[in-house]
Amino acid sequence: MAEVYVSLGTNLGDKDNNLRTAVRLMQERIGKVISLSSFYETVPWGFQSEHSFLNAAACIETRLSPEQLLLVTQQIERELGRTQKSSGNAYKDRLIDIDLLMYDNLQIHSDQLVLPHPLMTERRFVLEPLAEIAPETIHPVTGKTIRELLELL
Ligand code: PH2
Ligand code: MG
Ligand code: MG
Repeated sequence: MAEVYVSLGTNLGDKDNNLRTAVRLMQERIGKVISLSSFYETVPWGFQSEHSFLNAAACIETRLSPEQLLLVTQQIERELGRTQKSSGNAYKDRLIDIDLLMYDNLQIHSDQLVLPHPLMTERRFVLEPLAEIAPETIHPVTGKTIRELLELL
């Protein structure tokens, strides 16, 4: 079994319901959700929007590979109504975004997937929910705990 940490975000529609539905589908298709953070209202980071975000983090126990996880989470995003992906630097409003943050201690650099997520250490909307459920977990690249990374922001 592997442990995967994911970040969830939504800034359109019934945001609370979007997060809860995404968590339920992940539990059905990925594995047992070991921990789920509170839902945090956050301001859009890296782009301008009038729609605030609801963000959360979860830890899931899984037998799926990172590549399988990517396919499953992208399928869930589509089923929840996500139509456009962000292209280049231009972020867009979205019904749901599920990002893979860390998969055990694995480091991956493929065209499809980079793990740990390269921007997670810069994003409060990722680290704050993550620190709630995994403060002592070590980030595989920096060797720092999630709590320490949050304090550095
Ligand atoms: N996701 C982004 C870009 N900016 N800002 C907030 N507050 N929450 C997000 O989930 C988010 C963002 C790209 O995926
Ligand atoms: Mg994202
Ligand atoms: Mg994404």
